[in-house]
Amino acid sequence: MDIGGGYHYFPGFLDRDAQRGLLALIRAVLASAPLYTPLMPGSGRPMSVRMSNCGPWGWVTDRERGYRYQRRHPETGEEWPPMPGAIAALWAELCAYPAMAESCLINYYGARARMGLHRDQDEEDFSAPILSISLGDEALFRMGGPARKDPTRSLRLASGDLVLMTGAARSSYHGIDRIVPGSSALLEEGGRFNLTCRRVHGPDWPHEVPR
Ligand code: MD3
Ligand code: FE
Repeated sequence: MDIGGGYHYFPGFLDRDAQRGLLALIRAVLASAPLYTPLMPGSGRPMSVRMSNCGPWGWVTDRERGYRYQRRHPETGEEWPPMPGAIAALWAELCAYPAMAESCLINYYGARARMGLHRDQDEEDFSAPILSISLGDEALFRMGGPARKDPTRSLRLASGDLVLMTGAARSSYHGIDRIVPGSSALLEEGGRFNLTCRRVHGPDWPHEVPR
């Protein structure tokens, strides 16, 4: 459903079985690429959200080198695990884009975690959409426009909801005000996973033949 500004909302797109299936795939990814605590550039302040990635490129941040995509986990030094086929299939189904997602950022929110209003600007290609998949506790998602002063709307994202950002929304301010602890029983430990599938480079990457 088109909700304006380039945001497309698919409430309840994943049924309970599909959510459980994706969760099992994410747990398997995290067994080899554990969640780590990202640090803000400059201040070195820890973010409240813990992160990992799958797919060839992963988004990371630390005090010294700041926001970037890289091929390896910052703590284990290993390449990121492959993107599970079920996630790649959602990208192919929903994103009208002629190349596969290169990165799936895994965000984990505990009861008190939040994400301030920001734009995602570390990718080369802004013509590609971003696909967000929510699993676990509900979250209050704040959606703005391309300028920080633009008015914002709030959307309550539940487990199994998908949001697709295209056009203006791709460059828009957004954040997570808070989660709603105890609102889902999907995660035994509570909290919320959000998966965001991204294109990092233009549609012609990789330039080499994949191994
Ligand atoms: C709009 N994640 O990882 S998902 C992020 O729920 C991020 O964890 C939030 O913002 C979360 O960067 C929101 C929805 C989302 C993701 C990326 C976007 C919305 C976006 C990029 C551009 C515009
Ligand atoms: Fe973001």
